[in-house]
Amino acid sequence: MNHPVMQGVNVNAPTSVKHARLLAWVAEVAALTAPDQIVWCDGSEEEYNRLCAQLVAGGTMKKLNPELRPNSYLALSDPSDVARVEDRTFICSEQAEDAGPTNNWMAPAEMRQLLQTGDNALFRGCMAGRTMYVVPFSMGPLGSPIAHIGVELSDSPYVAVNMRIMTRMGKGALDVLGDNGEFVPCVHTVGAPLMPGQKDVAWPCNKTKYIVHYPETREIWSYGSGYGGNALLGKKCFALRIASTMGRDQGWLAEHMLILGVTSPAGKKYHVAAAFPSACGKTNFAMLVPPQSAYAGWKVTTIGDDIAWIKPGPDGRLRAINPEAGYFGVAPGTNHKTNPNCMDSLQRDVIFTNVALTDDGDVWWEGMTDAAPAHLIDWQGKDWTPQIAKDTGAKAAHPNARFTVSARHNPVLDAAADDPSGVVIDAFIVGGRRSTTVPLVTEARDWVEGVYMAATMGSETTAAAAGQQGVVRRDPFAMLPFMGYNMSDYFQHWLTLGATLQKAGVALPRIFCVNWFRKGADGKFVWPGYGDNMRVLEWMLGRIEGQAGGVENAFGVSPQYADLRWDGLAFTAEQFASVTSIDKAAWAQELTLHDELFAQLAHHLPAEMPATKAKIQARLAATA
Ligand code: SAT
Ligand code: MN
Repeated sequence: MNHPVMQGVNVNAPTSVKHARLLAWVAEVAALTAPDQIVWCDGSEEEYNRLCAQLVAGGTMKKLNPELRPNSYLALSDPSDVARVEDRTFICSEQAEDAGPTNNWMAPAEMRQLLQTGDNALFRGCMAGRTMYVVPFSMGPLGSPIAHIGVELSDSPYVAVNMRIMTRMGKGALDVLGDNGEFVPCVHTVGAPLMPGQKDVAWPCNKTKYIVHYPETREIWSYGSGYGGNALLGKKCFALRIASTMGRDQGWLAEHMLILGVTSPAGKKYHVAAAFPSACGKTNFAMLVPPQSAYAGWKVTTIGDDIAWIKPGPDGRLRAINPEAGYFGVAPGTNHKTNPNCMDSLQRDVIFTNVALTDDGDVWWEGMTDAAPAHLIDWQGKDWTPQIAKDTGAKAAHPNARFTVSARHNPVLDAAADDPSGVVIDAFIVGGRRSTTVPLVTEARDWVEGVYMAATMGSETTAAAAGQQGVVRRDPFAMLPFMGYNMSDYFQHWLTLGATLQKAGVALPRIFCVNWFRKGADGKFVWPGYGDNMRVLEWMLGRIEGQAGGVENAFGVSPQYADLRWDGLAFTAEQFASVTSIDKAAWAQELTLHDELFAQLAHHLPAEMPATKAKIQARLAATA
């Protein structure tokens, strides 16, 4: 039994759906996009299996060998559709200055003309020949006071199955929505309508791409890409860009942060949220295995690996949830040494995208094993051998190849990962990928200095976004590609939140800045990273307890060699010095880059930013 025709379109909704605004919106989008049919996703396993089978039949996915990788699939994208497209991502606020200088902006009316209302509007008829999936989802545990609901309309079944893994998708979300609940409307199309009789391609997409956000009306419209953050709209588009504006208006934070729990041998548990840019090891850090030699009895557990929603709880302390339900992580480089818990998570029920296929129907990517298999089908569907790689440089897996897997498969999933009230955050960590200059770890002396560290963070670009790689750019709070409003107003939001809580007598989380990526003269990473990051984490917890030593430097407090524990690791005082040293000349240069950022962000830039910089500069000048 389905609803009767609305606005000339039969939206095919289950009769249980009584939400008038939702029904009217689905009808409106269907009238615009003209799909052949509309399917409401219930989130069931049966539906998931059916859609996956359909994707296999259509050539988008290949079923992997069920003995080696049960219930798992490999999707190979169009070679042009492999990463987020930051230059095609728009924040369409009414005022340009509300999007700010770090975002692409277009007036909403102008953008709507282009996408929705104009004679040649891109969304007009864009779903012809395809099915429109109605994908209701909750970002966060169902019914959590920190969670929010979204509904994505997409003509991509690949999106529907990924959304089932990445969010609480289907009937449960509709139940929370009820007859009149708030939801963020998200419209997605691959932008490849099919003419009658036209055969579909394995990965439909369009050269023209628009990833568009209307922050005032909290809408997302995404055109032309089927990939990751461009298409799974609950993730970066909603959980960061739109949610950041909701947080600004409502007094909370939507952050590009992993959340982990760390329990000491004495049974004391802490929670840490850490901001790193895309493809800088958030998933690895969130699933860290402490080195057994030194850290028997310590345990790290995962709450989230990419995004944190953080709201003051009833007692004012900041509580965080992971709005997501799964991991969309970078495959290359992941192995049993770098991230054993992740490898264990990937044993079954996974959707891989753009990794290589082995001859026995399993997957492989660079770094998975020391030796590559003798023959593979690479991510572009071509024959690949180690010799071909040597001769041509061809990668078996795309550097931004991804896995999608449910958090339930993570052997170290935190017991509180589904807790609707979230976890109390004890510390924030911010960190970029910097070969030079930025020390291994520094603690901010206070909230303002921590906000400064986060605001001025730089990082070398990675394959997670289309464009040049390895160039240092400022990436404040690792939010540069994900900010839904003016970056300076966002700094102010952090400062105001901290000041308000402090005034109310609430203990604020400590803020630390880290850099795992400093390189030596040989061009190699000096710090071993991965599990050994536990040594840095332990120092942070020691600081929180007032037990760990540290010395003041120009821009915070850093450990000395003796302040970290070294058992089980050969890491000399000289090596430690090379990852913690503060080079005066390099910092003078670094501060000019902070100036450049502040010049760019001059409109509404909080006075605390240049004031903090002046203090750093004075301290630097005072050091020998
Ligand atoms: O945005 S994606 O989900 O494609 C991945 C990322 O950049 O973190
Ligand atoms: Mn991310």
